[in-house]
Amino acid sequence: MIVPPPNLRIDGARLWQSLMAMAAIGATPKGGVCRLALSDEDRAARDRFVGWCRDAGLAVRVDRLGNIFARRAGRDAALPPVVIGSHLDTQPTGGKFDGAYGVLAAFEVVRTLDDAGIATAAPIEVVVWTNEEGSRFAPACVGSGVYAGAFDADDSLSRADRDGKTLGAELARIGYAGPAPMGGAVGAYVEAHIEQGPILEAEGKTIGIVTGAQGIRWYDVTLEGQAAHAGTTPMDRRRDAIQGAAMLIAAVDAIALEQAPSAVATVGALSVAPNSRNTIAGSVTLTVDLRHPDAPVLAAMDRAFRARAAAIAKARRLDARIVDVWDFPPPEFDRGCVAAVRAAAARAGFSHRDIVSGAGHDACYMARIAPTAMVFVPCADGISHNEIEAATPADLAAGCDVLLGAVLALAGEVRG
Ligand code: HGY
Ligand code: MN
Ligand code: MN
Repeated sequence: MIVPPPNLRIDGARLWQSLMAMAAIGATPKGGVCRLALSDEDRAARDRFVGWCRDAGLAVRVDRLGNIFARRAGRDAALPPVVIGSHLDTQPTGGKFDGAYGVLAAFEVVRTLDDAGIATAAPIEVVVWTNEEGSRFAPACVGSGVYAGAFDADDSLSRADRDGKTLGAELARIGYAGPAPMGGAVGAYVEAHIEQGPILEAEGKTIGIVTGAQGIRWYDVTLEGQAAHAGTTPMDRRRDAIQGAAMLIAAVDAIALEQAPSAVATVGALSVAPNSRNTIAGSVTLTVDLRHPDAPVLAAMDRAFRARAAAIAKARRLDARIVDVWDFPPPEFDRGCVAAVRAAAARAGFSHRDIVSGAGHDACYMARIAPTAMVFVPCADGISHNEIEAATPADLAAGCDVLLGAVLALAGEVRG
């Protein structure tokens, strides 16, 4: 493992400027960003990134899932690339840094190497993964998941949003259904990301050395009762889907609290039919997101959820239909790759601590096919997936410096 020059630093002002320029695409009035996967805003962000990469002399290719790879040649083209990057799609009320930071920190690493005239043995590729958020098209991490062999490409391209538009059709519409072959050898994968939680900030640590992530289960639940008149239907004759949903929402919360402190559970979206104030709800569809770092505990939460949904449906004379949307086992990152990140943080003199990611990331799928690690930096109050998401230029630059150090160690710097 080659130790890079100690005084090499990225250009923090240039990184911040690129983040603000990217955040202008899909900017919301409250200071956040809305760039749903494969929307016009996502296309504009992709176009801006590709333009910057081409101006920097990188070779850009796009695969059939719309994943973008911008390649910086290494001395030995036969070596598998060190891949760095993240995603540009956001939540509907997302922030400036979730995803975009990982992409633009990776791009800043490449620009710093160019400025310093440093060659690496292995090529470096900056990647933008398609549909990491899973907000418009479920599940999440589709581009990296297909790349890593976790999802089937055709099935993923057929996934539809709430309006029935498919991922494949939207990729074609925005011009990012690329010809490049899917997959390919990767020497190592490192992703920089904001923590999206409160730990680093609370402990005053600048860098999180991510050793893995928690497991995730996503479900769509539909409760079918009977629409009826709000005024004429006696309480004991009702099959009220909203009452069942209310009980299930409370049960999902209880399942997480029973597995405190690590478990989390969320009902994030709810749709009611016919959604009229004086008609008893005939049908409710809701999303459920269960998470835990330990697979056996997550499996127990899954069982508890299914049992309570069945009991509630019986008690309220409803039909319950559970669709499994995503089953994401907790990944552990490669110790050697994690050690490269930890050594880079120590060399740069940043305070740091090991951390398990509460969020899912593209790195979690890349860990299946290549040595993988992540670099976390704090975000204000641990808030993310919210327009007020914030991070300091100093922390963002520090994370980018650590990414630079890890990349040089993993890609093998070539002196002279
Ligand atoms: O849901 C997640 O953890 C990620 O933000 N897609
Ligand atoms: Mn993200
Ligand atoms: Mn996110």
